[in-house]
Amino acid sequence: MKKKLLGAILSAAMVMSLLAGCGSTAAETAAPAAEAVEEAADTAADAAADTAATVEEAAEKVEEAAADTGAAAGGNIKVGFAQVGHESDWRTASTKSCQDVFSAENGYDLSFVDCDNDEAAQKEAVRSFIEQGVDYIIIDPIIATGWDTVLTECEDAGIPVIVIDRTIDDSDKYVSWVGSDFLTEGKAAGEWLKAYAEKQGIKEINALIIQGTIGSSAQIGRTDGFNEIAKREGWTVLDQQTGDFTEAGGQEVMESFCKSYAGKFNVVVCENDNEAFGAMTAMDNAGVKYGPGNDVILISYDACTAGLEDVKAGKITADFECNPLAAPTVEGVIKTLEAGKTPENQILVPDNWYALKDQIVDFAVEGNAQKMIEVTDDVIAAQY
Ligand code: GYE
Repeated sequence: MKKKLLGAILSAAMVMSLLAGCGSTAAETAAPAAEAVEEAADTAADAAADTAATVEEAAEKVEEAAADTGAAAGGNIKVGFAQVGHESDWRTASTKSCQDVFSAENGYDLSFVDCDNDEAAQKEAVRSFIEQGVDYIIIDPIIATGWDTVLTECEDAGIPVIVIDRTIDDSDKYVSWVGSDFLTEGKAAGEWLKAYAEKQGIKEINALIIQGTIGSSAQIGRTDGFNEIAKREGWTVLDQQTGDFTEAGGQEVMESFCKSYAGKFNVVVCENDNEAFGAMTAMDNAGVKYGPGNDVILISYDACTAGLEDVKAGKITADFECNPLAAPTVEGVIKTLEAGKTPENQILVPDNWYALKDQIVDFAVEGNAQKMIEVTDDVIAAQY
């Protein structure tokens, strides 16, 4: 009995001394938190005078109070993440990366919301984070516009917003954006195609584009980048339609393309790997041959493991990476803010371009020479 009472008082004392060691944000919440612990410790002492059972209860109360105060005092940083959805392999890798980084072990309480590609649900998720009083809000915006109102609400609540992956193009009320340069990805695909077609002696390009979610910055950048080169080179873009970044969407669009443009196209650009998987099924069913050495050049973006496996198998001709592992960089932004410093407003995650040896050609984007990586089993094994 004595031991338990001592334990209760000790844990109260430990929590109070921990609280004393916390930074400035903690100091604001530490006083009421410490009071709660003190009260609980008093209860424990009072209870000790009664029976062994009540001492145990009181000790539990002390522990509960300690747990509550730990979070309130900044022991754990509360982060809300409004994720796009679960539409692709890329997204799965991004979600896993965030959950790994913002884990309880690493000192975070993560509220994760899969918004299932629903713009209204994503705004609601952000508002629920404001209500919860999280310390930071991370948003991967499904589409690039319509953000100013809800970001103003975050600002009014004093909660810093960090944008990950896709950009917000109509508001600057966020601290940092961490992601890839989608326009460069699109231009790289176009410049690679120009160099590769030259090497192969292909004179005419008739392309079909399966776009990502319309209005997302990933779609806008990739479509605009590729089309810029197409226009400059005088290529024909026969059609472009959205497959919503999904395998089912890619298959559906390609099925209709195969009917409408049978025998007329020699390039298919899929704005992510999952759309390419669907497009391949549709082309298989329509008897269209694609990949190196075949009628149709198949270009994809993301370069996730399964995409690179299809490059290795001679199905996807070239794959332009978009790195989904931005969460460690976002954590860096949070640490910078916690230290009272100002993080950079834009942080680029670097990407690589992949093909098999014979499809690797020299090309430049905006005058900058690009390097391509040859896909081997080791490269695939190291990919996410
Ligand atoms: O390319 C696609 C995903 O926003 C860059 O979204 C991301 C894109 C990625 O669904 O696979």
